[in-house]
Amino acid sequence: MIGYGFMGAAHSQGWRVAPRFFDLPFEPRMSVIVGRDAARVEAAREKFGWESAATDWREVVAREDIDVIDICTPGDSHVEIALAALEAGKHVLCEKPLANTVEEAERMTLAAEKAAEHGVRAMVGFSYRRVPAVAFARQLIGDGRLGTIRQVRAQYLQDWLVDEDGPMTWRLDKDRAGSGSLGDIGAHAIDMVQYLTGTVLDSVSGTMHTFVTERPLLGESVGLSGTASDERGRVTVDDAAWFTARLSGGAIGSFEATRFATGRKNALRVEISGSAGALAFDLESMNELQFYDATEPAGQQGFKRIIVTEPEHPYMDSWWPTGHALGYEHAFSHEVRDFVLDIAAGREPSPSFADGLQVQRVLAAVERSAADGSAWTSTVPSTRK
Ligand code: SOE
Repeated sequence: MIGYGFMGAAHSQGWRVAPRFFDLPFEPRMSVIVGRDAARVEAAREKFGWESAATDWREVVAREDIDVIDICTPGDSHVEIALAALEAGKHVLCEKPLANTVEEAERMTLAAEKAAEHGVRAMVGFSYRRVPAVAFARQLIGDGRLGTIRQVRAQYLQDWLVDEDGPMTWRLDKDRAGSGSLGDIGAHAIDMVQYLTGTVLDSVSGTMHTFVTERPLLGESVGLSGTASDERGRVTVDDAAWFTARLSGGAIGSFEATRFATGRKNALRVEISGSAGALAFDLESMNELQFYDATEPAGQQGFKRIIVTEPEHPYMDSWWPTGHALGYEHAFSHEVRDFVLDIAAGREPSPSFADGLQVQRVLAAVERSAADGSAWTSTVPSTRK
């Protein structure tokens, strides 16, 4: 595994726990964790339970005894690591978004398709597909329980940037992250809607905004050694993004991704409106799914709250008895389970790099639309301009 930040911790949990709860055709070995800072990556090795630590990812990718490379680094290094790993015949799990540009994502997808001819598999880590309530929603839609999908509305609301004195981080630097809330959390909303509806966003009209354009450069947060400085760095990404979309199945969608939704901590919300019913999910209540069946007798219809912890629900028969809820980290064990099963079965993982490329294309289209700005129409009467 390359990287040992938030995703490194979450993926380590996935690799550590999945073999304990799921019957896997082979047992993944947590061989080596990679990071540039020797002391820090050694500390992470001990804390997360890896056999060894290294500081040079190229050396690890070249090792004969390594079969899988798990990329948990910021987006600016995904393409270089993934291409090298696929070239070396390693299976690749790459965190989202797939890359920082469409061009990079195209190169990664081409390399993954070539590697697949030799049985090498690649998956992109949109882990929220593997929250049981989301996977169950996909089943209900696939079974036609919503009829024709007409509208989708998706939001990913966080508020960790509301304090304008919060420090610069790599997520606020376009060169490192590719974009701000749009690619970091908007990508999840896009992938979830495409996964749930089985359709893709064909065209978008969007806008992006940065509320706080400069932030304190704190040593830790930007990889500098030492303590706080009174210098400030420029925020080069969006703090929030909004867009409408037309989907390939004929539906229309509205999307929002923001880190300034005061009070919303990790609210990925999706509502799908169909001719025969509707579904609503909120990651802040991740064990529940709201389902409205419009075919029920008149006067008896209403959104019902399904607690998605039954053994019939996706993944749940391997965890606890009914009513015992899962958490954020369980989706990473499900991701490891499915990736290992795909590798063993010689199957293309889902989401594939091609799915990741499709999300990248939507992100780039929103950025082009926002840059163009032509969607804005003034409401000010011309006489008052
Ligand atoms: C942003 O704060 C973030 O960590 C995203 O990068 C993750 O993809 C999301 O799952 C949680 O929020």
